[in-house]
Amino acid sequence: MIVSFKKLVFLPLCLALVRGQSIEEDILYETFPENFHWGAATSAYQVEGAWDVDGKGVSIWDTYTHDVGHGHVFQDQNGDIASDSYHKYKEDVQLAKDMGLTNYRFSIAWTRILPQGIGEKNQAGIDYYNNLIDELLANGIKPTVTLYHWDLPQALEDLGGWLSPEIADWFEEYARVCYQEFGDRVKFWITLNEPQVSAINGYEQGINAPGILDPGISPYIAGHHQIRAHARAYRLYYDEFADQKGQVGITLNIHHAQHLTESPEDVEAVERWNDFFMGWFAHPILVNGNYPQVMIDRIALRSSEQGFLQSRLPQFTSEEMEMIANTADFIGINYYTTEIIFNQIYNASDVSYNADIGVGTTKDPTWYTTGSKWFRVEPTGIRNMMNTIRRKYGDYPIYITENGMSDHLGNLDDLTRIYYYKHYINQLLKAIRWDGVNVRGYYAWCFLDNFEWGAGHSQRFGLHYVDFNDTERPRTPKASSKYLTQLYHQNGFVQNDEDPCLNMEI
Ligand code: PNW
Repeated sequence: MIVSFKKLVFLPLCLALVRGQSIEEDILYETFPENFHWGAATSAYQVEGAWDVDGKGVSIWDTYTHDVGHGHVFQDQNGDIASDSYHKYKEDVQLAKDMGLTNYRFSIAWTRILPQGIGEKNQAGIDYYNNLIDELLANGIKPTVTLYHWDLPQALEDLGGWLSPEIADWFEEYARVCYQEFGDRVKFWITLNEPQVSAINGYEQGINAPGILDPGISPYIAGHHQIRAHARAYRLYYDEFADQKGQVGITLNIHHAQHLTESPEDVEAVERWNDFFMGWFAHPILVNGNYPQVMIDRIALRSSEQGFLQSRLPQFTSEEMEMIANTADFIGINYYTTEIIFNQIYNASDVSYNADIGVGTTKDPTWYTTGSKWFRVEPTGIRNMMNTIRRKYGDYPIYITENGMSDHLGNLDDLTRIYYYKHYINQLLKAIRWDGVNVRGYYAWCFLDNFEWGAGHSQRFGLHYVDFNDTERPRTPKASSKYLTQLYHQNGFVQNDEDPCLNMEI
């Protein structure tokens, strides 16, 4: 990366100028629309544990975490037991009920249902999810189900995993089993969680399973086949399961981008960053079955300059484009933070995703930190981002399928987390009430302290504390869970004696 002298001088100056944007705004005291989803989210590998119990097959995260001594995960920790939700799901549902959740988001471990990824089904795994779904419904909570939250069957990884075109067939087969077994009760399906992170962390940087470090090449292939797989699962639902009358969408991750300066280069850099980050998946799926033009053009140009015989970005056939376009009933968004973006010139020989985008990113040092290096607290971004999504993709129903913050210790008096939720959710309310953005639901991440991927247990996102030193994995509600209980119950912000932040017992 080339950092110019100008950037070195101007960066701190401009950062000083954008300071102050994160100062909290006045709270809007108003409620959310009716029938809003008020939820909390988890994912299978992060909370279930029971990694080899009752016929479950091995996933790429089992393999990756058991490959110790390479620094894959903080202190070589793993999700073998995690929060033990496999055994404690009834207690979890009780806690969810105590919070008044309308919806609970969880993911299905592909390897519990189909231990080898395709072929023979595992009834014990199917029973587990039937029990969880029935327990939720018996307690008045609707299941919101993610088919894939990063735990690919190892047997399929051995056949090429997300780099193999055949994975669209494998994923369709898995989706069919899930619709068949659970679709009578599950009406809200998310095909993939954050394909951008799967591709970049798993294949560009090698910091998530399967740990492949192949910048600028494999991530685009993994992304390509995730898009094809998503579309196949969506089409399958409407071809064979439409009578179940549910909805199928996808969850994308995106950070709001502020331009560092008002220069046309930086303003354009923000647009490019959005197109490479969210547009990579949103444009094919929501617009026209193909990648954003800026991705197609830039990757093709850089590839040819680098001596590749064809673009590093794979191409869809025209049949595939037709199959992929318009394959989401809603957009799920996992939202955490804001980035400050500036135009950045990389060496022509740099084969990488960041060089293809051609931007640099930074954060305002005045934004409060969290337990995770990659994000800081900046509440106005969520409102801005909702507006960006509408501007780029129209009036799609949006669900915030994750939002939350981490700390290291898991204090029960987690006042910083309350601050985060209060201001982010209020900005979301402004996006709905003031800007008219079509947001239909909100899921806090995470329902429980859990296994935070490469950070292991060193970063806690939970609304409920989990003691990982106790084999029983006891749960204790944190103050933030009580705060959200009240906010969810009020369906928003009410300026009276019950204002959650004024009158809360901790
Ligand atoms: C999401 N980033 O991951 C995942 O969906 C969750 O499983 C995870 O626990 C949660 O966010 C908190 O990390 C992300 O670097 C991981 O931008 C990294 C990034 C974004 C999302």
